[in-house]
Amino acid sequence: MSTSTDLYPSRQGTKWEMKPRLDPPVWGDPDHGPLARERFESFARDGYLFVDSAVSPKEAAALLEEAHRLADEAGPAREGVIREPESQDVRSVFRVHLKSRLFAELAADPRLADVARQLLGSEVMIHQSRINYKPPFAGKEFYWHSDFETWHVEDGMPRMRAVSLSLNLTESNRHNGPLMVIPGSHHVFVSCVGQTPEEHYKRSLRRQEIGTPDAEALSELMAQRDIASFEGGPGSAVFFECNLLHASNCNLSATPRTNLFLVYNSVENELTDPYGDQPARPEFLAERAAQPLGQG
Ligand code: 6CS
Ligand code: FE
Repeated sequence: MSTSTDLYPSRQGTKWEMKPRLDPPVWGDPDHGPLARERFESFARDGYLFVDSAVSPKEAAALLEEAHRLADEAGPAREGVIREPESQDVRSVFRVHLKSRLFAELAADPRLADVARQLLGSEVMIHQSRINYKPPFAGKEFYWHSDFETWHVEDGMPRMRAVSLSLNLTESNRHNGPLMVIPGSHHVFVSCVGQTPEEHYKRSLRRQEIGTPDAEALSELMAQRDIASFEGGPGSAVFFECNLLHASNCNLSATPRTNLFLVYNSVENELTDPYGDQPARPEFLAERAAQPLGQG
């Protein structure tokens, strides 16, 4: 267990709690970086930013092809390949920025990394990367959660100083299980009830049940702000704060909803031992020797 002070205890009590976050929602300079002040401030307020065209549709098509190649790859590359809960379809492939040059270059691309640098106010490193394939019919939901809650309890991320990028490689629309968020929910930390089981990730990556907020807490937050969901073509993207509550439905359409998920963490927010009582998860989920991107 981590020996540093636990600013965000979770999975310890018998009742959920909602407390104000202790870290600022943004750490950088609104007037220094690719985001205009207004966009920077809207991220601070709402916890997310939608980007119409983070990469071109042509680039997204090449990335999608690479994503398929990674799902089919054999051998050691199979580490970090997760199946759907009710079928053998590939649900996620982790560590794509270390398995593929194309994804490595994309993660370091200033169009993306400079936004993360501005929001986090420091140099950045990749904490986690994955493709979520969400295949037609078999692609199941991701229940409501804060990524930070898991990364804090299970991986030892000390502070809320990370930002995720969800980049659409296919179209994302109302029928195929687009990303949904509760705007502004990153301002509070909702502690969860329930003990972390051994090797929890083997289950949670297929269907998460522990480390999810109580329905009462969700209802309270949803009474304050309507859910926002994001539809966009290949190449569109959402940056969202590591503590923003988010989810997505299953895919009941006939085509996949595939996206790339990249987590930028501040180099000043290095992982410690987990704050929960289980051993640290494998590194394909939480990089412990990540290099600052600028020096890659
Ligand atoms: O485990 C993780 O790191 C991520 N995956 C899931 C299903 N929940 C928490 C976090 O987003
Ligand atoms: Fe998540």
